[in-house]
Amino acid sequence: MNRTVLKIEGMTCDHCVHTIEKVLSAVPGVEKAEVNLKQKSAVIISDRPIDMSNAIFAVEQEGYKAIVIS
Ligand code: 9UX
Repeated sequence: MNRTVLKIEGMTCDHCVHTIEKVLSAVPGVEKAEVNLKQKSAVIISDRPIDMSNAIFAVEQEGYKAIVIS
């Protein structure tokens, strides 16, 4: 199992959280995406390595910023 943590900038509400979880879940290979508003984080679970540029692009298209933390 692969676990990647992103820092997300720009979220202000639970609807933002839901939007980002939805678009991250749609990235090829992603099993699960858990977004935390207070921590400004997204944890991506996958069973194979993911091209994180796809994940970052998906988040940016919704108007937020994403940086890979680990
Ligand atoms: Mo509503 Mo969260 O416009 O940014 S989705 S506050």
